[in-house]
Amino acid sequence: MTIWLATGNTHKKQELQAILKGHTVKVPADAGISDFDPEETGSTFLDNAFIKARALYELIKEPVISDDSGICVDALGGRPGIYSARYGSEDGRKLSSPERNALLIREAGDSPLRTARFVCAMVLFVTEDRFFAVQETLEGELIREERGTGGFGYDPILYIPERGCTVAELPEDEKNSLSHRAKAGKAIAAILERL
Ligand code: ITT
Repeated sequence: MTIWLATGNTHKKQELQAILKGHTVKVPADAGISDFDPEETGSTFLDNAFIKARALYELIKEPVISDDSGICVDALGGRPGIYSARYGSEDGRKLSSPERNALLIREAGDSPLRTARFVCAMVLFVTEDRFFAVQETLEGELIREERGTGGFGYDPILYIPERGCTVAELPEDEKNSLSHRAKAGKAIAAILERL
């Protein structure tokens, strides 16, 4: 079926299209909506996923999924968490991914606590009174310099001990089988089968 994905992030679209095989993933731009960017005012990943899903559902009135995600670093008390996209942008200028990654490594400093995780909250909005939510993680460690060129965002600085590499060093299909987004997407796919 056609699933509308409430995002302006093309990397999320690509990954979810690979994860939700057999479905066609479309984004607001495919419906001519070029300025889809609802204000993420929630205090959790799930809150923000609901805000994005509901906002697109209001416009499309067809089944919608959303993805709110980010990195949580234990040495920083779980930050940047839901503020991952805006991390380091306090003066209004959005930082590039390499700038954000460098800032995060600097902030974590020499802390011996290196554990960190990617989180993905995903909401499937079928109708105003029928929706599903799931939240998944990918556990890893914050490393001290970027490694790898695949993926996007914080992928070069999250090291996965079981794989012996960062997420950015994983082949695309491997990231899409073990990531926070892959686990959440597969759970949503199972629900879609039963709709
Ligand atoms: P939408 O809100 O339009 O979906 P966004 O990029 O702003 O797009 P979020 O608000 O969920 O998305 O912010 C998540 C940030 O965390 C995002 O900017 C990415 O850089 C980062 N991120 C999310 N998933 C990631 C992944 O799989 N690997 C690395 N970084 C990721």
